[in-house]
Amino acid sequence: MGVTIREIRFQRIHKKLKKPFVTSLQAVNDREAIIVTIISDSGLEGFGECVAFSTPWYTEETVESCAFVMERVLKPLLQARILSSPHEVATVFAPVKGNHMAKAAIEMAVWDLFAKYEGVPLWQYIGGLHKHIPAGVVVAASDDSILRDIEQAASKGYSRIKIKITAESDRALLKEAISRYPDIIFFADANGGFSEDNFGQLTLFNDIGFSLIEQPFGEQEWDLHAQAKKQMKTSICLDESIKSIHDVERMIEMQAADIIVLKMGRLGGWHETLKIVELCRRSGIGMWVGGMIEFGISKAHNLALASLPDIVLPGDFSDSRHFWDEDVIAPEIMVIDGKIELQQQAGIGYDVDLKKAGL
Ligand code: OSB
Ligand code: MG
Repeated sequence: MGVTIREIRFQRIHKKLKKPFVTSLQAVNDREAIIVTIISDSGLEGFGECVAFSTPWYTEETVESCAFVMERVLKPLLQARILSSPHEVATVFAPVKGNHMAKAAIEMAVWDLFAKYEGVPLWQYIGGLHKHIPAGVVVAASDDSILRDIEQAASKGYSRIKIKITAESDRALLKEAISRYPDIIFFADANGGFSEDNFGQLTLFNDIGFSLIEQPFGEQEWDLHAQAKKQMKTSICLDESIKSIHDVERMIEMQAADIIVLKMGRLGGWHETLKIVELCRRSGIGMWVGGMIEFGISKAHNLALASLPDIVLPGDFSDSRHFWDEDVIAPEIMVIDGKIELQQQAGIGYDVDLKKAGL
């Protein structure tokens, strides 16, 4: 008994963002992605999405490196296999080093396929309970437009707003903006923009009103993160530093942070992510699901992940029209009363239409 992998298909799509996403690391104007379709012997279709960027500014992988690894290295390992559980994909891919985003994209499609095989929504298949996921948006703006962007996000009902910060951010302006919205949760994301030299600047973000600061230092700066956690009352959260369960173990051992951002692409897929969720649950580490400026397929997987009972902090969940004029899924993801309702259909719960991406 099991699911036979009959066909594995990759399609590259490309869309312009409605508005550039500007961070200290990179301005993203266009988004390329690789959509994975896996078809079983019984004709079921599972979908995944590769979240690597066109250039290696967030992680080492790129769309091009993933296209090669997925087609030439991973596909031959999985083709024609009979799987009795989606967990087996991680074992099949284990001989291949790194390349987490390439692996995750294919793994996602297999998990969708298994949920469809069982006839249940993916969020139920993994043991999720939350049926409404709080919507959170990211404001990546310069000081001049930040107030307008926050006001706009608040008017759309987002219950959490994440603001990209640097050592140069206008703290008085941020504090004033945050104080205007007592019902909204504010996160800060530094994308590793601080260093030992401006450690003092970071501590000045303590009383701005942020409930956490994401990745203040570089991904290998474990000592600096541990120091920040000790000295600051605002929680420290790691994003880029966490690439596997070993990094989470190290983080806990060194007391380098209180919270982590789960991103299945960076972690290598569902199997590793679910192991990490279990470790964090046991260790009292907070978790939330992070975004990658992605299309609806990856978002649908992320929504399923966020339905797990131990994930209580609001993630990067904006609606389909936030980045795109039109998403590649139907129905599109919508924010109603600050929340996104999970679908009841089997698998990811959304139909995929790549014609909407010009294919
Ligand atoms: O650091 O969280 C990040 C987007 C791309 C790469 C890295 C990050 C982000 C975001 C999330 O901030 C944006 C989103 O998809 O909502
Ligand atoms: Mg981040």
